[in-house]
Amino acid sequence: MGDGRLLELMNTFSNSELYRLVLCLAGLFLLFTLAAACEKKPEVPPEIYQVRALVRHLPEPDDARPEILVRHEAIPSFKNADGEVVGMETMSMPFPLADTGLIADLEVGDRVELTFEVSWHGDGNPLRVTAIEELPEGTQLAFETP
Ligand SMILES: [Cu+2]
Repeated sequence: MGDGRLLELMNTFSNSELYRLVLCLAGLFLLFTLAAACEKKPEVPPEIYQVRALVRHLPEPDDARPEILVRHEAIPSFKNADGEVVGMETMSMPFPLADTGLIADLEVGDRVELTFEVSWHGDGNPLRVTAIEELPEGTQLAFETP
């Protein structure tokens, strides 16, 4: 397209029409850029952790939201909602259970290895225990002084 054609094309629009067209194109461009940015946001899979812990309390069989209360060892790799590794100290805390069948054979005082997921993008508690293994008899946890 020569300069002459381009000038001719521009002359077919009055100044205000051209202005509106440019605004409109700029608006569309912005919209597509935003849409692309939204689509790029990945579906973040849950983080999965394993930690050894002492069972302190078990839920009642009819608990609507069954939780296991444990004292767990430190979790140095624990990430916050922004994905930063912040770690978690040894502490007593409740963990929601994915399934009450997980605690069928447990008693208070048992030493276990919990597998739990953390998903920061849903509603409610982001944590969920998905597996529990009993540790061998006589296992000492890091916070238990001999
Ligand atoms: Cu904790």
